[in-house]
Amino acid sequence: MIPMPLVEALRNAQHAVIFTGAGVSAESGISTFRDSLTGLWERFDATSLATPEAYQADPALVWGWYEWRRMKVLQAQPNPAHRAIAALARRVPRLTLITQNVDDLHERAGSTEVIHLHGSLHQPRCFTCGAQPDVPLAMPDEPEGGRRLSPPGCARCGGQLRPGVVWFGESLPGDALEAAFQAAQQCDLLLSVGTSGVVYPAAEVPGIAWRAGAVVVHVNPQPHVEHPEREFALTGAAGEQLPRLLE
Ligand code: BV8
Ligand code: ZN
Repeated sequence: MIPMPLVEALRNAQHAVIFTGAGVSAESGISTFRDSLTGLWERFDATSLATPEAYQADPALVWGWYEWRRMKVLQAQPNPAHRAIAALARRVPRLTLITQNVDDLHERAGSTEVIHLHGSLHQPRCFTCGAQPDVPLAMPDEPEGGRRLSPPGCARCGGQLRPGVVWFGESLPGDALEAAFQAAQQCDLLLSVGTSGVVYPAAEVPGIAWRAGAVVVHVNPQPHVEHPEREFALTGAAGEQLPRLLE
């Protein structure tokens, strides 16, 4: 049963924020960040691979991991959670979608103006000069992943391409973070979907909304609710819970 205050909040919402993490893509078969190291990658630790140091130490290892992840995303489809979020945007006067994910499944489900706090797998750029390749990268030729792949060269300066994601120790895109914090400050309802809330400063977003007086809802099989009021949990998988909000 959806808690009545949540039904009310959804019905009356003037500005809703949806804040998503890896859990929203889990039912598309994209493993969450914490367990993204399946198969040949499981001997590595994601937080140690997702760093500029790891890339500089072994560009082919890090590029191979991201190409494997990009290939998994290209093979995946948006799931009912992505589609419900795109549908919710047509139900409330204003909806801001903020994601920590680097896949494009929200866009492929029909969401527009997605704020990507941590960049995208689909926008590689030159590690040296920042130039983006003028042709999209082909599907990686390694279906199994786990193989080291030398990063392609930069057409402009001869440097090497890097994934267009924000690594640990790197700053988030200032405009994206500013837009996310502002939306959290202004909204009257925030749905936090499929995130463990451990990575900062992105993890500040739900707290900013709650302190500004919004109703906050965590959609997660293992929700983490901090406050006794104005904060709820929809316990379960996003692909099951979010479509219920549209009923
Ligand atoms: C920075 C892109 C400094 C790459 C990622 C305080 C302030 C500032 C920084 C820090 C700070 N404290 C610590 C730091 C450093 C660090 C940090 O936060 N470390 C953590 C580990 C403690 N932060 C940074 O380094 C950030 N940079 O602040 O720079 C700086 C400052 C000034 C000047 C220069 C530099 C950059 C962080 C960005 C890192 N990049 N991703 C890539 O993808 O490879 S982070 C990555 O992990 C994700 O993007 C995501 O944000 C994060 C957490 O992942 P989640 O999405 O939450 O996924 P997770 O697997 O953890 O959880 C899945 C959840 O889904 C679970 O709760 C599960 O229960 C649930 N679930 C599962 N199935 C389902 C489901 N839910 C619903 N339905 C289901 N079916
Ligand atoms: Zn270059």
